[in-house]
Amino acid sequence: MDRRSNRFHPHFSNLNMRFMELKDINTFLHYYAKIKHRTSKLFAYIPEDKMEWTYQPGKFTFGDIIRHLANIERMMYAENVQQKTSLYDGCGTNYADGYEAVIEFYQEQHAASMAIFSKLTNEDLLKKCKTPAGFEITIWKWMRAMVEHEIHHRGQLYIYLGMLNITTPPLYGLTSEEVIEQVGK
Ligand code: NI
Repeated sequence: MDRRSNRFHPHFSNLNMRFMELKDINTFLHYYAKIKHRTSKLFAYIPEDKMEWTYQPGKFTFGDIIRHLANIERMMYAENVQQKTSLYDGCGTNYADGYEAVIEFYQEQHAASMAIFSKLTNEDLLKKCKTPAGFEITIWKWMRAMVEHEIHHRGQLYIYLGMLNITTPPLYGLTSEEVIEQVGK
């Protein structure tokens, strides 16, 4: 292999790394709103009487996961990016109880968080904030971590639904089986 071509290898190229940078707050918020929407689309698949179901006592229920995402977004990330300390103190039914209340809570905390994020300037993204663990992190990197956190728990929702034998929607229109069927067509 030509040595210069390493520059374009996905694992070595600085160019590729820069694509993952978050430089423009409006572009990010547009993307982030879609991420949140794809999580909330799953809520409709949770049976109404299973909101506080879990696979093992002591583990997060559906409701815990949804309230956790809502509170971590608003009480931790949205506080931290304002250079304030986290106010996150849990995700119990004291925050929202009942199928509709839990879903509403997720939407309300998201709207309140977006109002805070929208006030950030592109310059703010380059400032540092402190995580609850006490580490200094650049604000845009902390916001990127917020996306990963959301997707991590969305994955859990998919598994919970699967454990209840509920057919979940494909993420982008086709199931993996349908993608395979497209080969050679
Ligand atoms: Ni979490």
